[in-house]
Amino acid sequence: MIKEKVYGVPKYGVAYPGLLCPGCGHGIVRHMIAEVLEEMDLGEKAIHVGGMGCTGYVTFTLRLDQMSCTHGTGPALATGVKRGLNGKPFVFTYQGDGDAMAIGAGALINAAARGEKITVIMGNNANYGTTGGQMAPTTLIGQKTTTTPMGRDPELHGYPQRTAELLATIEGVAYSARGSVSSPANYQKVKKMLKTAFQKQLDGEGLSFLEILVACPTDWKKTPAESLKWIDEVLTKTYPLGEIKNISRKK
Ligand SMILES: Cc1ncc(C[n+]2csc(CCOP(=O)(O)OP(=O)(O)O)c2C)c(N)n1
Ligand code: SF4
Repeated sequence: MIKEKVYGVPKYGVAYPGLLCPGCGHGIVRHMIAEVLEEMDLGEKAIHVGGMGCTGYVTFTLRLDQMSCTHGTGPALATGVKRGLNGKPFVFTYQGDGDAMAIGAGALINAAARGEKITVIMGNNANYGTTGGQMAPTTLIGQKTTTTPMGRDPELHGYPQRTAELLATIEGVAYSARGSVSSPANYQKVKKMLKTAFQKQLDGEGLSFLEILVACPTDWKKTPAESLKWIDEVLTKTYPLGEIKNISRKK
């Protein structure tokens, strides 16, 4: 009998089951990052700066040189690693939306303004997953969280932050895009975006940013299948998918 292997642990991944909840989108992004590092032959020179939050579990399941840092400081540490090693390593962060755009907004925006040659990947699940589902800057208007039990009210809680669009306005940013891992087709599209973002860093064009819509079934109080549907039918209305900025500074 001929057996075809259709799924396996990627070369730069580690099988470490049980860390993330069933249906969590962070695990899918982890798989994609490992696949892309292998396909672009970057695994040996890559340094991952891990986020604080459920994205921290991604750090446990990558087989790479990695560092962890305090909440929100990923782009600052990534800057130090990249510059301190004379630009030689390939440096990326994987952060949650709370990590990157609440406590970490200053670190991210200033790394972007400096045009650091790093890649920031942000998993947007529209809440603080780890700590029990509080409102994040990305929480939708009307979305119920533990800190907005009646739904997010712009008068009280402000408006959702569109990070990929914001980053695109910053001159030091060479690439900014948003994808989703809600279906195999979207997985392939965002994988292409990730490769472009990584290539921007290799070409020294500036900071590259990729926002990925990821499911958090536990705190959304939905099944994994309902969560994927909610991403496609609801979350993408506020966070449309696609490339927002893609520039080349090559002469
Ligand atoms: C300085 C500091 N403040 C607060 C916390 C608690 N904390 C840990 S993770 C987190 C939020 C994580 O949310 P997000 O970045 O959106 O990631 P997710 O867990 O949803 O993937 C918070 C507030 C902390 N670890 N350090
Ligand atoms: S709480 Fe949400 S983000 Fe955290 S592991 Fe569970 S599903 Fe993923």
